[in-house]
Amino acid sequence: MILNSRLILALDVLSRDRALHLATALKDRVDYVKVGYPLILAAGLDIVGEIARIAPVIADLKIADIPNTNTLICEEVLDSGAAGIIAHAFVGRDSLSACVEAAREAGGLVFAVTEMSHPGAEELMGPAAERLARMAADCGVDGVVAPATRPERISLVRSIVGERAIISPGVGVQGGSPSAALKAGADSLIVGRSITESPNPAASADAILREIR
Ligand code: NUP
Repeated sequence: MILNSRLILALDVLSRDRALHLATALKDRVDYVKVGYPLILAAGLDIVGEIARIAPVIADLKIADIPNTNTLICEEVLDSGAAGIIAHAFVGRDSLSACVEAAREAGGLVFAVTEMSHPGAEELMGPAAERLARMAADCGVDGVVAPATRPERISLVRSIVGERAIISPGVGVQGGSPSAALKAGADSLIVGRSITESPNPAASADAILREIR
């Protein structure tokens, strides 16, 4: 995994042109560009390959299906040029292992979601997060997604996943602080709207980078 700037751009915009413009403007400031359903549904799967020619892409499809379907989804998006994928851990060991196998075949990275950053995640995911993190580590994922909105949960996940990467969304608009998340043990921050909706995205990214350093 690339850990230079420790910043991952969440590119949740709906226009291909805007996406390519932002990726080009910010590519030297971020390690990866994360694309998910909003952009892929709006612009088509080809956007993954187009952005991958600018910066490495993590496809945030939060893959959560039976093993065979997970394999097909992973193969499709990794073939399109993604360097990494995000999958849900809660679906179970067999489903997550299918993602890990598909990623290994393609030379890509897999990150498993253990607990999400929004308030509703405390209801069902929070109580299961430790077990999910343990299972994800057993499955051989490259990293996990843990919430910057709850730094104490990042520390807990760190104690379970050891050296595996922790990537953390929830900074800025969702209320999380970059420095608190990193201090708690996150390796990289995933940041979207604080940068993409800023009147000056590069300056906003630079402000976060200063806090990271
Ligand atoms: O738990 C998660 N929380 C979260 O916000 C897991 C995620 N993958 N995300 C994603 O991170 C979310 O879908 C969005 O793409 C990004 C955060 O964006 P923002 O709140 O910084 O705009």
